[in-house]
Amino acid sequence: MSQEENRTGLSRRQLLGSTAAAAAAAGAVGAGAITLGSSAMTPALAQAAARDYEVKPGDLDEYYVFFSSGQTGEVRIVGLPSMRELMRVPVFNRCSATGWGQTNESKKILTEGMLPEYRELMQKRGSDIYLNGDLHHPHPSQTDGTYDGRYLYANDKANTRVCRIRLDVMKCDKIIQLPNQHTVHGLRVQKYPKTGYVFCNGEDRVPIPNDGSVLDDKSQYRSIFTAVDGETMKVAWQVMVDGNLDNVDADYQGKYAFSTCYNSEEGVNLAEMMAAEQDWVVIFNLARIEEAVANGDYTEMGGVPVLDGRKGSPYTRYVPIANGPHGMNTAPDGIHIVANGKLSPTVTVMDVRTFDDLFDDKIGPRDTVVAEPELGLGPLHTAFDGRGNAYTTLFIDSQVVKWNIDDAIRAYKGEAVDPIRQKLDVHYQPGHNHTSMGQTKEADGKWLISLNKFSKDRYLNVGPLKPENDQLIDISGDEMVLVHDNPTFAEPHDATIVHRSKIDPVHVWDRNDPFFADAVAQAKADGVDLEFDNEVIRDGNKVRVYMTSVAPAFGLETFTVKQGDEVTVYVTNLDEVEDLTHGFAIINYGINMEIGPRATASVTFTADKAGVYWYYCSWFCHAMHMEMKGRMFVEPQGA
Ligand code: CUK
Ligand code: CUA
Repeated sequence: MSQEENRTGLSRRQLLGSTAAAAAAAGAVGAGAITLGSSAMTPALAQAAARDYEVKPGDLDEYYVFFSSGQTGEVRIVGLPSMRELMRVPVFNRCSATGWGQTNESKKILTEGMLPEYRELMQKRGSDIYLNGDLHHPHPSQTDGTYDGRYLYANDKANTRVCRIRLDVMKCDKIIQLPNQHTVHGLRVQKYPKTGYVFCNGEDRVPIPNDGSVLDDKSQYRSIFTAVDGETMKVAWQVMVDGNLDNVDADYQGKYAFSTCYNSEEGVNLAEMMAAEQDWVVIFNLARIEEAVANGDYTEMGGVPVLDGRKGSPYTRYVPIANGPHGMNTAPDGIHIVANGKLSPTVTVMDVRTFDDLFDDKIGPRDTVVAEPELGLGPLHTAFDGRGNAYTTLFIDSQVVKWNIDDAIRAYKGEAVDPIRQKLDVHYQPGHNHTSMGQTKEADGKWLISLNKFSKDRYLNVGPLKPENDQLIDISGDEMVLVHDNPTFAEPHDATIVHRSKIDPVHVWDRNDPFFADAVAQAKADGVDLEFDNEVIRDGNKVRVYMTSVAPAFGLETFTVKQGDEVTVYVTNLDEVEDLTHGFAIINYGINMEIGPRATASVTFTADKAGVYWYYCSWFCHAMHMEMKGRMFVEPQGA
C-alpha cells in the first residue's frame, strides 16, 4: 500500500462530496468544518447530520478538554464540542504573555523541584531553568473513580519532570524532576480511593547512577517506574524493572498499576528493540510495594526508596504480549484493561480480577488475557464509551475502529462472533484518542476525539510545517460520525475530556493565595502593604519596587534605580473586576508578566543599562490602556 492510500482510504474527491452532502443534510450547521466520514448516508449518519452541533456565540461548552501540547511544553484548555481553544497553561515552556519562566513566582516552581545536580548545571549553562519540555499526558486527579476538580498532572518526556496544575486557578504550582530514571513517558493517576499516586514510566534505560562510570555497557542499564505522591509532589517509591516502560494506567480498585513494555530486548537501537516476537505488560502490586517500603525493604538511591521489581520479584508480574505494545487503557467497567499492539494488529484485553491469583502464582501470566481481537494496522490507544464498546486508533490504517469488548471475549473463547462494529477514516495517522469522561467510571459515551499526527491536505497550506488534526467524532449513536476538524500546533499526544460540572475555577485571585505568598511575605518584612503602598525600598544594591495597578494607571509614574542594581518589581492588581488582567513590560529590558485580578506578580532583573525605560501595561485593560505606563530611571554608574 502506498503512503497516500495508507493515509486516506478515501479520495479527496469523495471527501469533498461527502462534506457537501452532510452540509446539505444538516442545513445551516454553523461555522467550522462539518465533515462526514463516509460517502454513504445511512440512517444513523442522516440522524447525526441533522443534529445541531453548533455552540452558538455566548453559549458555553459542555466539557473541558485538557490537551497536551507535546514539545510546546504547555497544557491547552479547549471547550467541547466547539473545540475552541479557551486557555493555555504554560508549564515546561516559557510564555511571553504571562511571564512564565520569568516571574519569580514561576521560576520558583520551575527550579525548586529540580534535582540539585541539574539545577547547578543549568546555572552554569547560563539559565536557571530548562527552556524546553515535552508534555504528553495530562491527567486530572480522581476520587473514587472520577474527576474531583483538584489537580491535573502531566509529564515532561524531555527532562524527566512531572508537573501539577491547580484546577482552581489553572496555573502550574509544582514541578519535580525524578531521580534515577531517564525521561517520564507514560503518566496516569491512581483512580481509587483517590489520587494518591501519580504513576510515571521511565522509558529509557540508563545506568544508576548515571555519572559516566558506565557508558556503553547496556547490561547495566535500568528502567524505573515511579509513584509520585500527588499531594506532596514527592517521590513515594520507585521500582526497577526489566525491559522498558511505555504507557501506564491504573485499576479502579486501587490495587494495581500496569505498563506496556516495547523493549523487552533491552536493546539500544531499532533492530534490537524490535527483535523479539513478544514484549510484555508489567503489573505492579501496590500493596506489596507499600508493605516493602514500610518495612524498609528497599535500597535508597538518589534519596528515594527503590525496589527491585525485575522478574521473579514479589512486586511485579510480566504478561507476555505481541511485539511492541504502546497504549495502556483501563475500561470504565472496572474490569478490563487493554494493551494496544502497535506492531501487532491486535490489542490484548486482560481482566484485573485475575491479578490477585496471578500474584499468588495460582495462574500463569497469560491466564489474565481474556481477549485479543485483531483490529487493523498499528493500534496505539483505546478509549471507551461506557456501553461496552472500545475505540482504538489504527495509526497505519488511519482509522478509528469501534469494537465490542464482550464480543471480543466471546470470540477469544472460540465463538464465531466479530467484535468489530465500525471503522471510521480519520485524517491522518491517529495517536491517542479520548472519549468524554472515558477514563472514569462516569464514561458517558457522547464524544470521541481522535488526535491525528498529520493534517496534510485538510487545511490551507501553511508551509512545510503543518498543524496536527484533532477530529471530533460523535459516538452517541450506533455509528461514529466525524463532525469537526480542529488544527493544533505541536503536538497534542493525549487529551482528557472532563464534564464542566467537575471543575469550578475561581474568577479572581484570593489575596491569600500561596501562588504569590513569597511576595506578600517580603512586603510584610519591608513594612509595605501591597494593596495600598507604592514604595521603593533599597537594601544595599538590591532594590524592591512595590507598585499597585488600577486600570488605567500604575501606582508609580516613575521609579529610580542605579545602574547595576538588582531590581525586583512587585505589581499588585487591585482591580476586582472579572477578566481585568494587567501586564507589566519594561521596554528593552526583556521583561513582561501578567498580573491577574487581585494577584501580585514579581520579576527580578539587573538594571544593567542606564537611561530612561518606559514600562507599560501589556494586557489591554481599559480605554486608556495605552496610557497605562511609567518610566524607570536608571542612573549611570558613578553618577
Ligand atoms: S504517547 Cu504520543 S501517541 Cu507519548 Cu501517549 Cu501514544
Ligand atoms: Cu492595565 Cu492594560
